[in-house]
Amino acid sequence: MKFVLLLSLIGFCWAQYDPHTSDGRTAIVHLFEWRWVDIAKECERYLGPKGFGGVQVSPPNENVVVNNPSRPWWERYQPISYKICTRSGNEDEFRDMVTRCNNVGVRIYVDAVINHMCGSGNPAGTSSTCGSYLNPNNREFPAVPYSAWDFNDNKCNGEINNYNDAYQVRNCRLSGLLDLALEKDYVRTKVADYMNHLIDIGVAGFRLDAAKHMWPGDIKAVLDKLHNLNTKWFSQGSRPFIFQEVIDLGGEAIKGSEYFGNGRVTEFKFGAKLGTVIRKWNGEKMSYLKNWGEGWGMVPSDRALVFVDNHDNQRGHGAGGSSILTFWDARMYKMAVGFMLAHPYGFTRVMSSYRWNRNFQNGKDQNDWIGPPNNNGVTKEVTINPDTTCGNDWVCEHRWRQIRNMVAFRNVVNGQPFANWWDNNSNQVAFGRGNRGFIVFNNDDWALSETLQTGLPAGTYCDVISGDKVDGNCTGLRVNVGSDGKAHFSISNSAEDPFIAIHADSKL
Ligand code: AAO
Repeated sequence: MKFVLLLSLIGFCWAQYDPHTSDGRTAIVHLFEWRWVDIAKECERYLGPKGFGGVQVSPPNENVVVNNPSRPWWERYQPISYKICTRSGNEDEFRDMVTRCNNVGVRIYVDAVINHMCGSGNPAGTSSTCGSYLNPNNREFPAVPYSAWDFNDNKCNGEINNYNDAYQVRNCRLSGLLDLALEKDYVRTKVADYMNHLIDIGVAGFRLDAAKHMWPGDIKAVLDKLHNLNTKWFSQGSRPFIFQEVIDLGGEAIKGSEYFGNGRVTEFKFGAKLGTVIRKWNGEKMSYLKNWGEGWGMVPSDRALVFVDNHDNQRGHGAGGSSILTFWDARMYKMAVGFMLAHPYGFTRVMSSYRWNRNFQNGKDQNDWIGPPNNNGVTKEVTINPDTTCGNDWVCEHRWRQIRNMVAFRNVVNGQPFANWWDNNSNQVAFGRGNRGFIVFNNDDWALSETLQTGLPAGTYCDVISGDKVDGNCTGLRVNVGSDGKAHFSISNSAEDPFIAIHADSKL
């Protein structure tokens, strides 16, 4: 009896940190700005079969329609109502996506914008994705409904301009966005109703947008109102997975740790620092990655949601700065994502982007606002080319062989300890995960040629970076592991991808 009680207590306490992925799947992908119909297909044709655990989707609720500039991606961070009705699709399409993805073992995580409604400067009218009326000047959003006393104007009706003042950060406006009074039970209930609607449809959890701008206690009060996950796909009593967008690079009033009670937090140091190391800026070297994770001042692994880049910092918004690696720097980006997926730290999210015309002036991209590929504002389909890449300007980093195969690597080594670290005191490093996987990087300006202890059983393994294991053969490099667990690795510094990865399932 005592034991059962203890178990259920642990279950209860840990639940919101658990992504509830199926079959030990270990990584999710952010399909930024994709339509629900395309995500449903992608779950069935690709993500399910390739072992992806879930998808972070763009905000599904009604948002303001911004025409100047023309339909920027960021209009979706300006809610008008909680109707499921956006450029990504309507509620029927959303339900169909959630059902079809769950049925192939792929979870859906919703980007929940609950800190605010739209910007105060938007004109009154019906310029919204479902035609709901808005009057920002009067704080009227009748489709919720919210009115003037549901906002924080009595506490602060100006901008956040000092991030060293926690009161400002949480009560004033982020970029002019009307700040909801989340201390009011009415507002908490409206927000929880929206999230419960999604939970009942079958989503597995939420990214809480701008969590730093909400008091941790207010978030907790909302979370306490949430239903358990839908028992059609999740075990009885499962709590929604929560990861909070808290940007904490140090040196500000608000710390990520203040939010641990609610769920995980986004660890922005991860991408900022990993980018600096792979770029070899500030004297950083890959050999310093030996104690990556908590040793680098990051939050505890079981509280971290990690990523190399996100939809903000891949285009200069948010935080992280110019060290952030993205698909635009493909060679270094693949190494960074490979390192992230091989390393045991944190719960991992892969970014999947669209291409836009960058236009740098004085170091700033003037086109950082451009929305998804579209015809007159209608988001384009994600088409699939014969070589399995995507068309219509969808980048689909998650389909790049090196990234897709490292997602599989992470699943194969799940639960295995970080092991057999080797480095050359510079930018050649290697490490394994127990006896299930091993990875070697050469980010130096000279060749790597080393015999290393892999920890793996003897045999011939296919390198999953240069190719795949297909029908009992390797389409890329082969690695021979001897009975002593050692293998010889050669990686030219001019290799297309200067890293090699092998794992239990890539053995011939
Ligand atoms: C748009 C227009 C605005 C207009 C507004 C209202 O661009 O001109 O006023 O509409 O009409 C997104 C876009 C915004 C857009 C907004 C609404 O990024 O441009 O505004 O939609 O359409 C802060 C927040 C963080 C936020 C991030 C962008 O803390 O929560 O800004 N991210 C989320 C979403 C994001 C979205 C929103 C929130 C709003 O992911 O897509 O905005 O829903 C410091 C602070 C950070 C702060 C940054 C940027 O960071 O620490 O907390 O992020 O500043 O303000 C170094 C420092 C680092 C610092 C950084 C930048 O790296 O170490 O700490 O420099 O100074």
